[in-house]
Amino acid sequence: MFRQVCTTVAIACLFGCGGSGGGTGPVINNTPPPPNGISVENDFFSPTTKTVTTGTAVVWAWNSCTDNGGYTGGQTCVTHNIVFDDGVTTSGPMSQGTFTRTFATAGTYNYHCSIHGAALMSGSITVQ
Ligand SMILES: [Cu+2]
Repeated sequence: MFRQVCTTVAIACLFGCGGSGGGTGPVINNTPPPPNGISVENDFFSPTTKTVTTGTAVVWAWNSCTDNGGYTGGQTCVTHNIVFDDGVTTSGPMSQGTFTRTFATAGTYNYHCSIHGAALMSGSITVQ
């Protein structure tokens, strides 16, 4: 039983505990997105579509940490990434914090989380 708990926690940490899990109580390190931002949730982007003007810096903020039910007094932060179809940039795997991309050219920029797949986690930015 105890061994099972340890294994579960170890696996969860592999996907990004961020060094703040554990301890005496839940520590939820979520980052609220700015007004012009996008929230990275489990497992979707909110909102999924956004229209901005050229030159806008769009901020994705990770909100993927959840209390693990007090089971071990900690939290679980799920790792997601942002991969653009145009291949220009990627956030890399992250479980907390923010990622910013500035769009200098008009167009439609589709992106997805390659960890969970485009069918589950995808979005697009329309720049005009
Ligand atoms: Cu994901």
